[in-house]
Amino acid sequence: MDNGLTKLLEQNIKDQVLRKIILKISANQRISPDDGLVLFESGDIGLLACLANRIKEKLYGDAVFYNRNIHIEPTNLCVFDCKFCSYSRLIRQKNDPDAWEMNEDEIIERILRFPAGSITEVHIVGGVHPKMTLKYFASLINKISAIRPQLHVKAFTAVELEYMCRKAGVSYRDGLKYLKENGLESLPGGGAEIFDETLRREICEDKCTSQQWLEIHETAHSLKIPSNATMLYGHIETFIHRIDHMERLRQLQDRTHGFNAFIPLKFRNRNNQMSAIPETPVMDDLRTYAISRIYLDNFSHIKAYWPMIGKETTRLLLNYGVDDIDGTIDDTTKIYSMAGAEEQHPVMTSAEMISLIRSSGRNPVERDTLYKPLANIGSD
Ligand code: V47
Ligand code: SF4
Repeated sequence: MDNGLTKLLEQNIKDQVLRKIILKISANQRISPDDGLVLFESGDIGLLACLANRIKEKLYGDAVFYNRNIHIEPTNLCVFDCKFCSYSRLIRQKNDPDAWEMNEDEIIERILRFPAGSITEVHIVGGVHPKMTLKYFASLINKISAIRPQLHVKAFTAVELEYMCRKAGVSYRDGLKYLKENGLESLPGGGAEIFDETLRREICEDKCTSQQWLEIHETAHSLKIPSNATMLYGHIETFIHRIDHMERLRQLQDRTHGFNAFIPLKFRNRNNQMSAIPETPVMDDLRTYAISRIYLDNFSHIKAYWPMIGKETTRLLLNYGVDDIDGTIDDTTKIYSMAGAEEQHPVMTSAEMISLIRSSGRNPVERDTLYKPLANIGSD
């Protein structure tokens, strides 16, 4: 154990249960769900930072990853009605001034605005529109891959995939295989929300179940399609539900090793059916990210998605186990700005990302989607 940790233990940790957990973490042993709960309930924030940082630094030293990507949200019309969602509109509201539908030409035009090589990833997610079918999306990503062969296509949450496959009458395996053949390279982590079935019924009862979400990711991994995982926190869930969520992911990751990053997503309360719930304090963000780093010992990366959590909290999180801040978004996502996130027009150039990472004493490393460091590390 390093000296800092030994000192901390000697000075502060009189509680024998907590002491045992810290010794486990220091010995690189896996902690149990009960241990995770103790950390949420009584882990001192300085101690959590120290433990999470130690894990992060053992993996990557001072490096913090970022990438150059854009988001495409083809539509915000959605057949589902999640209570926390601020950006979608029901299909019957398609004339609402805030509703949009992009056609294929508009999507391609948006990609062509970015010269080849200026971005490395396109992230495509949106509302679940009945007209945007498996075939439609296969054709779209096929065209994207043809015009920009070097661009990594990360697309479709398990929620969109469940709907597309169901409508097309194909298994998840066949649907994913077909998308892969047409250019799909990885899946984003959205739609996981919170896996506890009772809470899920309360906040998003009509979309894919937790079991379906996990099955789709497991199938993707078996087809060598890597993915991410998210957790929506800071609403009606308790610490027990957060640990249960992470435990289900940890178990799946033990079987497949197909997840790249875990992304805790803080619930933002503007303009949605859950607006009466106050947003959780920053201290809870720090605690949640640090415990994620400690608990998910088989996940390589913990990502702070800055357009959602804000630049200032992102900077703080770089000392709470986070090793990745995602991409230069170029104002292409509306999910969080419509939900009241600080970043109303989320744009950061590479130079700004580099400077944000440097300002917290870390070393910026540009990566591709699969975390391969790129040659122009730290350049503009
Ligand atoms: O699944 C919706 C969340 C997710 C709100 O994989 C909200 O690299 C907070 O998953 N407050 C979609 N969150 C975004 C997503 C994502 C983002 C960035 C990177 C990656 C990745 C994935 O946004 C949804 C939902 O959990 N969300 N509304 C809200 N009011
Ligand atoms: Fe639709 Fe996704 Fe919004 Fe739910 S979170 S209403 S599935 S866009």
